[in-house]
Amino acid sequence: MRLNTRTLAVALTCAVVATTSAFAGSVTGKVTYDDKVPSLKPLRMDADPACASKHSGPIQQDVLVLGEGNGLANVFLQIKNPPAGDFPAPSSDVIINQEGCMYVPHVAGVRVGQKLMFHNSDGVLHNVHGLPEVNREFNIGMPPTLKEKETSFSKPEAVFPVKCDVHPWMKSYVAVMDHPFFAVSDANGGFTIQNVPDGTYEVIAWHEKLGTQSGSVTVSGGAAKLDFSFMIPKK
Ligand SMILES: [Cu+2]
Repeated sequence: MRLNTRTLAVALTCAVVATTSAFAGSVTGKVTYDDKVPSLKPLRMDADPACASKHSGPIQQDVLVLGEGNGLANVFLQIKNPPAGDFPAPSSDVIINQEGCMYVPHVAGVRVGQKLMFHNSDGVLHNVHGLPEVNREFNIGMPPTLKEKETSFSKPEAVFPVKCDVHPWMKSYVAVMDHPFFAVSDANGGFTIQNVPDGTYEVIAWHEKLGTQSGSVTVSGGAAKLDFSFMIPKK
């Protein structure tokens, strides 16, 4: 095909627009909990006085963390039908700290091959016992003097639990992703999945006690809104 100057200019303009808009979008919204709020007993850390001594008041359980406007924290959200492409894992590490005998953050996503670092800022004996089913189970002893230890995963895997066998209340959740289109809801239930190319997507939202939901959203160059509302699952 022969291109004259004008059609070439139009073609170039379109190419530039396509390039700049292709990754300009995002999926953003809020996850709420819209059911009766159960009264959860504060955690008792009496089993290890060293843990109890790190807290001055009642210690809230981290199984149902609510923020402003019933915002639901610690929901793992991911695009189920991600766009095709090569998405190399970032060189930065994902960090989960053992802090006051709790895991912080409580839920995290890590890419295949990316380093997952466990920090121990407690000066207390912990172990980090991961229970994946696709990847290899791991059990990392973390004596008080060991400040950090790393692991990584070779295959993508849905959210799996990580626990401490010394302190039965300690639990966190990790997902291993082969693409970057995921997020964890923040303290007020907000989330943003960044750099999403234009398209229509199914988004899956997972909560450890409240189950899984999905929603559909169309991204067209900007921030596409998608909210989720969780309730106690009916038996
Ligand atoms: Cu522990």
